[in-house]
Amino acid sequence: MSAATDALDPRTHGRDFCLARVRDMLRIRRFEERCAQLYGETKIRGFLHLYIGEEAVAAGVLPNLRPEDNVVATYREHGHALLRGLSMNAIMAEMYGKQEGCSRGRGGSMHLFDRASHFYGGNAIVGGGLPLAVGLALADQLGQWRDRVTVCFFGEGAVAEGAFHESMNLAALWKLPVLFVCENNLYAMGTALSRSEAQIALTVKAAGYNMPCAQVNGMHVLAVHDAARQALDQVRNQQSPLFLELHTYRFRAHSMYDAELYRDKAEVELWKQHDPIATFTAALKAAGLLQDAEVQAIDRAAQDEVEVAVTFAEAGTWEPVDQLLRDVTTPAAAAGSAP
Ligand SMILES: Cc1ncc(C[n+]2csc(CCOP(=O)(O)OP(=O)(O)O)c2C)c(N)n1
Ligand SMILES: [Mg+2]
Repeated sequence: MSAATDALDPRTHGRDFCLARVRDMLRIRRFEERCAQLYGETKIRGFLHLYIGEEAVAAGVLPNLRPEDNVVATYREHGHALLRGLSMNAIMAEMYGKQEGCSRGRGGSMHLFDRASHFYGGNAIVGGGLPLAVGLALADQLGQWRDRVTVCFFGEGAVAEGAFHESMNLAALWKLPVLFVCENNLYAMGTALSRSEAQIALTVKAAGYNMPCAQVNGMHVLAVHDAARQALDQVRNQQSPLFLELHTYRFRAHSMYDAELYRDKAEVELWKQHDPIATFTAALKAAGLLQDAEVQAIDRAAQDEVEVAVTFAEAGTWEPVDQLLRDVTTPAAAAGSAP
């Protein structure tokens, strides 16, 4: 983490802006803490990957976007969906698998989707979002949507995939307006980058595709915000891609069950000292921009919103069994005969 980004003064961003970022990060944190609880109660089932510790990335990048911009994310995408404007009710109902969910209960945690807000997932396949982002940007280029950009979030584990390299190459070759946001949290499940990659400098990989690149402290919401704003201006104005590497850390297990034998507890504790919410609220208080009572009020509002979402999801409905084959294409149906 560079000293330059840590020196960012919140007063230059204004109190309202800073409070909004605290709110963004707390909404994600409280939502996910409650999801972890609900998972233990088997209300939420299947996979559940928490973003806790990484909130400054989504909270720094997404407020820079326009409503018409496209967003593509990974299976660790609850925070991105929330800050893109999907309602917490629809997200929680999706976590439960209820029809009222944003993907009608058919996607679950890893496949949140909402066309109206140009939120194109949620993708369970490592690296799977990158070609999708390139395709969206290509469609915009062909359709003359000159002002729209596509932001693609992915983990550093994706650089091991061929899809990463093909996507980076085509985006650079065809000058597509894609902001590639690599959430480098040091591990791909239990594998550190240095155990799987001959070249661990991700900037070198971007340079290999003739693509500009910047590295940012992903635990500092203002550093992320400012870097993303500059990057997005460049992508939009020059109609060409850019690679942003954000250094971040997940505080929890990879998914819900993970013995975490691949990292020391001391390392986790060290990173927790850079908790993006605690450090930012402390900086705001030190700058005289925030009182304890205000953080508590923001926090309470976030927790209330979560409880409303839980009630909504609980009251939701299951899709009738006789509807389960709707939208499912069988080989027979594809060949033109009834299944
Ligand atoms: C193509 C593919 N290979 C393997 C997996 C299994 N898998 C799920 S998550 C994961 C690690 C990805 O790590 P990273 O991209 O760094 O994202 P993070 O989980 O750290 O956010 C792997 C290998 C998968 N989902 N897709
Ligand atoms: Mg990772």
